[in-house]
Amino acid sequence: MTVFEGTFTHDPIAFKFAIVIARFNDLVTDKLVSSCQDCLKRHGVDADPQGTQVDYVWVPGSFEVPLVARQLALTEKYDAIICLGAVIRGQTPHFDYVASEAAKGIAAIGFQTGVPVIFGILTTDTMQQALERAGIKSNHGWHYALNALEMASLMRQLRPQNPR
Ligand code: INI
Repeated sequence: MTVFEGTFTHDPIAFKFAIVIARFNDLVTDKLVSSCQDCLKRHGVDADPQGTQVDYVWVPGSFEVPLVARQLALTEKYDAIICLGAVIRGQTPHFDYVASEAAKGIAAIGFQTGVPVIFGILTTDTMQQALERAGIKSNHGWHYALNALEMASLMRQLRPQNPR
């Protein structure tokens, strides 16, 4: 039997990624995308917006992220799609609708298309908590990029035309 796992040493030039970013709470999402980009670059990916390997797509809010990520997945151009957003609880139930639709939608795209879709939507009670996860303490954007690299590598290995 065989153990399959994604690596971070897979030829990074082989991959194409898309990053879908919600503008809502862009104080937070700008920081997530910067860290994501930094991680990809430091793993050998040409992550400049003018480069060849990463497309950046901005949408109004996290609610719109799944629709656009699905459209990108259907192009079959990408090895993984990273979805970034920040849903911060307010005084109304709006948070619950936006957060749950974003999570359900993003999960469904992976199942429906076979393209790994990374769930990088922060859901927090306060802006302070969101900022702590977007650079003040750690930056989850870095980890979302690592998740994308790992899944891109794993899915390449699991492709039917690539038997070991
Ligand atoms: N979008 C977010 O990304 N984060 C939020 O915290 C948020 N809140 O709280 O309202 C939010 N709302 C906008 C939503 O994503 C849509 O863009 C909007 O409803 C239009 O469809």
